[in-house]
Amino acid sequence: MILIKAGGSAITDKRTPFSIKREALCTLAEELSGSREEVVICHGGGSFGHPLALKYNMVGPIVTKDQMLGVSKINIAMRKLSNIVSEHLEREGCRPFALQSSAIMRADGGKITSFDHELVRDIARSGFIPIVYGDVVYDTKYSFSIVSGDQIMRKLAEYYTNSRAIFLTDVDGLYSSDPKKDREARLIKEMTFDQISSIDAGTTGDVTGGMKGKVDEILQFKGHISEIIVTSLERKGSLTLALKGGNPGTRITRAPSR
Ligand code: ATP
Ligand code: IP8
Repeated sequence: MILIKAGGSAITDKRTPFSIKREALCTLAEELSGSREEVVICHGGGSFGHPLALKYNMVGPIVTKDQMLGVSKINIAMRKLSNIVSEHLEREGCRPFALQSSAIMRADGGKITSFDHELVRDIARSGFIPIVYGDVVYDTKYSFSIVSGDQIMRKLAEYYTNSRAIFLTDVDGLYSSDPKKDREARLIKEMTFDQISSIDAGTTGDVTGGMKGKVDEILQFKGHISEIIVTSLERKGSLTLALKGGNPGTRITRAPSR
């Protein structure tokens, strides 16, 4: 199984609420349609989820009427984005089957406690591409909380231990620091899970922690998965190469590659 995170920065323009990157979505669909691999897609919130999560202060317990309004708005917005992703895939003959994350998982204090991962796996085995996404989910402690696509990816990696993971984003891979802010930032082609905490990862202000949140989740993939690729969806052919086992960006492994 190959687990693919279609990052919110890859498929949407985070600077403008509710905007998508149509070309990147077409690339995702085209390159997936050319592969025979069993895959699961997990997409992020991007310009649909994050501006609302910030506006309605989706952090900690959900107690105010305003926060409750935000829960419903995010629930609607994320279903819309998921439909857009599905429609692009369907047009290329990919057989997407979207699952509303909040209908198949629960959380406690922002951490996933139950997840119908068997349903996801069965759908993948039936010749479809299951699509899940970062979402607002029912939370035993907080009433509702935002669960990131990166946390969902980590849970999937725990359940499907022989899988590989590909993180698609809007930069070429993991850099020594944020390449959009630091002109000296260096692309790291190969690294181990143990080296990942040395990266200077920015938070971007998202409630799920931006690249810092992603790096923290990826750290916990160690022991569950042997390889992660981080690459750009904007560079055509990168996903195809990653699906075939190549490294179009950053490769994270357990031991240094020779
Ligand atoms: P979403 O959380 O909406 O799904 P995403 O998964 O695509 O989005 P982001 O949280 O937007 O990921 O993180 C990607 C951004 O992280 C890049 O646009 C980049 O500018 C920034 N970034 C910060 N530090 C680094 C770093 N060390 N290496 C690479 N990118 C970094
Ligand atoms: O974009 C968060 O998931 P992420 C989803 O993977 C929402 O961090 C609803 C903001």
